[in-house]
Amino acid sequence: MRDPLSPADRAKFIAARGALSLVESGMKLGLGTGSTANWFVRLLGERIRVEGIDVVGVATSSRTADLARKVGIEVMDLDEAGWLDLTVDGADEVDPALNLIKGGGGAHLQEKIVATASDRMVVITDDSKLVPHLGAFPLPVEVIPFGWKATKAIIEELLEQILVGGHAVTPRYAGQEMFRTDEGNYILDLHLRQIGDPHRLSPLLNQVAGVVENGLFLGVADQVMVGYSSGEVHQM
Ligand code: ABF
Repeated sequence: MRDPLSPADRAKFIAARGALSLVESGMKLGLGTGSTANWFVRLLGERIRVEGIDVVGVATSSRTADLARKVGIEVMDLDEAGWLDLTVDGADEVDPALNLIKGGGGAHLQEKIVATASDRMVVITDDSKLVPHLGAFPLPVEVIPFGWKATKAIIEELLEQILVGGHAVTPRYAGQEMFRTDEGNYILDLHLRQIGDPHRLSPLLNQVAGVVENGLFLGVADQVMVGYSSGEVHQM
């Protein structure tokens, strides 16, 4: 019979299924955003239904909260949950040191808060996200709407000072309108091609007035589960 999943979706499903084995009854879980994290949420819902395990989830976006409730997961606010045992989330890029770019889905602010409020953060991904150096994927930066053009100009000046040309900063749109995050903020995508020193870049970006958070997750992930369409899962 033909597999109803595309090879890419199968690989995401395999990674999500791998992370499901880390879940134990009684855990408080951070639930990521994106198509790979959605597989994890659906599989977790199924496990709750079949095995009756007792877990609560803290969602990293309104989209994930909606899906989690739909599949029968009890959803709680992070402040209500306090501290989390495990967060499982996707990524846009993963380097060999487990540093990440996230935020392609526009949810990296809540994703970072939830991941850093967890004992353990596990990334689930297909192998297309593995890169030798971060930066081919545009780096998302969440900025407040007030004065965002000035914020963008300052980021451009900063990039000019620390990078060797060839970069661009583009505001993210959803149709004709500026894309809005769950917090009502805007996203600027930084097209950098390659990030030489993410540990230097991240704090410099976050120091700019108007920047809320950038999509570099450095030293946040504890483990990466890479799914392959063949059904294999590799751990990093
Ligand atoms: C979230 O979803 C993000 O931080 C990342 O941008 C994206 C990955 O999406 P997908 O799993 O659909 O590739 O985890």
